[in-house]
Amino acid sequence: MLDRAPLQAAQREAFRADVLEGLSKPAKTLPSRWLYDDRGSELFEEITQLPEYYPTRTETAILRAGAEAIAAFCGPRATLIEYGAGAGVKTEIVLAALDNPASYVPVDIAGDFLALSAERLERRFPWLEIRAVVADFTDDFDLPTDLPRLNRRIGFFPGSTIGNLSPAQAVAFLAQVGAHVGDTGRAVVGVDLVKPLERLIPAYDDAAGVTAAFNLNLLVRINRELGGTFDTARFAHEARWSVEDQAIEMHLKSLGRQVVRAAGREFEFAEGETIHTESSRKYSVDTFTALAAQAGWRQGSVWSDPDGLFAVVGLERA
Ligand code: AVJ
Repeated sequence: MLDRAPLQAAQREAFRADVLEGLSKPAKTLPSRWLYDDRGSELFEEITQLPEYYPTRTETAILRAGAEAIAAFCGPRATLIEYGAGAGVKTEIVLAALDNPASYVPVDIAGDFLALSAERLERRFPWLEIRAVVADFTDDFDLPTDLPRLNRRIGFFPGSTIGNLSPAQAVAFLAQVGAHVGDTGRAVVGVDLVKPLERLIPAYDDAAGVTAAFNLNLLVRINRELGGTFDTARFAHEARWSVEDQAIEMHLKSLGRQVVRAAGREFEFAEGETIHTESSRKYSVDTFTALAAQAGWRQGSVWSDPDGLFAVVGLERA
């Protein structure tokens, strides 16, 4: 059994530092990765089932319909490296379609979650070598040195999580994927596409209030882990479109003037002031390809749905 206590302590410290820094800024903000504690991950799973939230079911359908073509793009005996191992069904679709995959390398910060999903995949694909890596995939990290050397490596990044990264972060991330897979490697990336706001806003502000609960859970987490005094009834979930960033932004809006304690400090909120908790950037296939080009990639194949909501982009080394 791996000892996760040091990692957890380090995480807690990083969370504290981010809360102190983010809530001290003139425009309050918190990194979106803190949304995903156990409860947050559970609520996100619920979001993926909502009628308004099209990305998960659309991407899953694209992977199903394109499975053979995607497998051909990846080639035989591939090593599949998945950045963020939350995909479950999507991973299974790709692994089941691949021609004789050599190994599967899920990378995730949540060690327990990683172990669980690795176990499930081991039962489904008993012949597959699974090499889980506990790491924050937005940081620099090395792959295990004893992975098969000669097999082509495929970086798999579904879920449009690329949209949570700023363009600069996305380029750095895609460059790291390039370094991991090497000159002969490829990548398969899920990208949510720009579309009318009538479709986008409800996907991030659903009628059942699940996304609101997901966003507000960040305050619950601060209360629990950092001795916060947030009253969740005095904040409201908000989803807005940023024209400048081509992104849906989630905010938590203060429903009045208030002072809140967190991480040992006091923070003042004016009425209507918000904490920006997530940006979910939307691309076109072309704007995404241009971004990937800055990291040494060129567009290979693109798979999409009939309504053009979402794209799965196959990248080759430039
Ligand atoms: C997990 C980043 C893909 O941006 O659509 C869903 C997170 N936030 N609803 C997204 C999310 C609010 C989601 N990703």
